Amino acid sequence: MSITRREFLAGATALAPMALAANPVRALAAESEFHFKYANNLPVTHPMNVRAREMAEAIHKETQGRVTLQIFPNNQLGSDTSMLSQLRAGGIDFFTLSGLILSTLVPAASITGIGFAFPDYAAVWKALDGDLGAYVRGQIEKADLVVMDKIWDNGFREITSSTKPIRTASDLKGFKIRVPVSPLWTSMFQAFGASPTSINFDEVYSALQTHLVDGEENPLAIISTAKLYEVQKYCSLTNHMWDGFWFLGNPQSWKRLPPDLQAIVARNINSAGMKERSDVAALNASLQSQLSSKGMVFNTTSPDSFRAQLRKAGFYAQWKAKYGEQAWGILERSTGKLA
Ligand code: X2X
Repeated sequence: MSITRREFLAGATALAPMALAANPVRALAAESEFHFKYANNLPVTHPMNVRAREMAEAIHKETQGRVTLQIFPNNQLGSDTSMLSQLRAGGIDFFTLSGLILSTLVPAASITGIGFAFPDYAAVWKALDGDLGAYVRGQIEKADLVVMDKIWDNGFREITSSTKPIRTASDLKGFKIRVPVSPLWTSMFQAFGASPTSINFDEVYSALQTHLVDGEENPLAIISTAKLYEVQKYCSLTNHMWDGFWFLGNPQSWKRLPPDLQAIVARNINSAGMKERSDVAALNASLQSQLSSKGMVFNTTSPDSFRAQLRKAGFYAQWKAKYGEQAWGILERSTGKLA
């Protein structure tokens, strides 16, 4: 079969619009005045990325195509530690990061992850949409990062293991557990008597698979979407801390946007965050049966032995001294007395 050059070119031209349609974001990005990169560490199926895709479409539409937000999920652009550096350098324009990991740059940002501080979601959102959130955002801005008003949910965290269920604090003695890269996380699991190793999320699955560590801790929505159930057997419902993602921006990128476009972008990010919160809460409440059917063995726990161990090890007193009276006072106004 032979085709002439003219036939070949005609075919290529006919195909071009289809190629564009197959990748609308890329096609539209080329025409946009403002093209931003938003990166995160979670799988595409997690509500964070589902809501982010909707949000990017809404922003593109409401700005009449002037703003494109291109999403890089699942650590495509590197680990959290690396993405935080890229955000500060301007290689990434937006990034969602746990306040606890952000504390490597903004020490006060880990205060929301103190063990057993919040009894439930109602207490979390009251604090994070209230004084405590405002305090942490103030500290983030002082470190020269832009931060959106509404923190996105990661959830209450549970401990998984390939070796044994965790029923009380004493089961954590010597337990080889992965923790995210954050002094608070390491300190908390040391206080439990465990043996924590700091590993970024992009390496967690393989660290569990190769038994570099025996366990990790994450909310059910992540255990499910990141398929950690494939390499973990037990899930102990400890709810030992709450974690959320601040939606951060590079200040130079943000300042490039005129105020009317900033308002559209911020409103859409915050409202996507509110929807993500409900999605994650619903998933965390309903995933147990699905994960059980995949072979995970669940147990419930009482917070008493864990809390007592943290107190005994001086965990609360130590972190109160680090954050200072003012910050600790704001935390305790929403949680009740901790130390
Ligand atoms: O690294 C983790 O475990 C994760 C995905 O929960 C965070 O981003 C803190």
